[in-house]
Amino acid sequence: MILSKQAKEQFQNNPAQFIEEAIKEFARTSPLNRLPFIKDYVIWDEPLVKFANGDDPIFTEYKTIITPTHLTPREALAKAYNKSPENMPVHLSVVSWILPAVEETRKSNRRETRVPSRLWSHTYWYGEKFNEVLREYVAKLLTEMGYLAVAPMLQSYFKVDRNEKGPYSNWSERHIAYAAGHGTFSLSDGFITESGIAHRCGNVVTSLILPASPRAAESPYSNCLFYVDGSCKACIARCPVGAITEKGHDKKKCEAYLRDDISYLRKDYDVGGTGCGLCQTKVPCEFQNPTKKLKKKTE
Ligand code: B12
Ligand code: SF4
Ligand code: SF4
Repeated sequence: MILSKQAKEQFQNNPAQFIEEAIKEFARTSPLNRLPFIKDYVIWDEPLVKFANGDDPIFTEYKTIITPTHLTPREALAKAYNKSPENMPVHLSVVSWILPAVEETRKSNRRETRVPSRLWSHTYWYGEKFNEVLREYVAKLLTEMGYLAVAPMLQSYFKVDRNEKGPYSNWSERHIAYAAGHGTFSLSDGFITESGIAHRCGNVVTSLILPASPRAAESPYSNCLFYVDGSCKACIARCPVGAITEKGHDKKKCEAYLRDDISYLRKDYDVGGTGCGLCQTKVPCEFQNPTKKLKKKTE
């Protein structure tokens, strides 16, 4: 039991506000949102929380944009309950959050040119452990209130396959964030939100009806300066292995760098994976939507 009687009443009065506040509170107070070796070092800043309609047609479009095996929220929920998608409740929603990296972590990675900083790697490793627990917490909160709920990333059906371009999954968390109106993709492939690109994201599918957040972006790339006016390209110079060009992001090169070239760092940093994210720091989109300034100039 994680909810008191009073909390249940608050949930019933305004479920959207309750869930958003519960996620923020969890990030503020969870000991897992702290690095184990540095006293009081918070991993993620206050989360951004938005909602999508689980039957938004964009989820079916992802079967063409990403891969036919990419699950819709309806399929993801049904699979977890061993039912067919048609036997799920009429209305479904997706709760989607962004966990922005704190300034000190971003600053430490800005100083690097070849490999990720120790703080970035610890954020990658321990920060995803926090993200996993947050997914569990949100799903539990919803089931306790009597709704169906699942975090697809934590299910045994979640998988990463490969094609000629490199790895891809059957549940892309950034595409879910795009559907919920959190931001857009970019030249480097990262997802640019109002808090920038240096973040991780997560989500839960539920039968609770939540108000869908508006998708304000003009196109799937409109938060990236390069796609707005051909400028910037700062991420190209930041990548130590030339995985980013004007044609986009070479996933295979990036993956090989993370998996093989810098695997030696894992022992030194004492983590199971290091991440990299040099292309997400010391760039104009690091902690903000860089196109906001352009829009202000033309107003
Ligand atoms: C496989 C994987 C990788 C692979 C491949 C990445 C990739 N681009 O697919 C590798 C190993 C290279 C990788 C590297 C990294 N990863 Co990774 N990875 C994943 C994983 C597990 C699956 C990604 C996936 O399914 N991709 C599917 C393919 C098809 O997506 P895509 O190529 O990006 O899609 C393009 C098209 O759809 C296109 N598009 C074309 N037409 C249209 C039309 C519309 C309407 C739309 C919406 C899009 C669209 O836009 C997209 C961008 O170009 C996710 C976790 C998850 N389950 O989502 C994390 C994830 C993507 N990784 C993440 C991170 C942080 C990283 C690293 C920074 C490592 C680190 N932590 O230090 C680097 C960054 C590399 C980069 N430059 O983006 C974050 C992303 C956060 C962010 N800011 O974007 C995720 C979401 C993990 C998380 N839970 O937060 N990763
Ligand atoms: S660094 Fe510039 S070009 Fe690269 S993703 Fe960010 S805004 Fe786009
Ligand atoms: S594209 Fe990959 S290898 Fe290049 S800077 Fe970004 S995360 Fe690192």
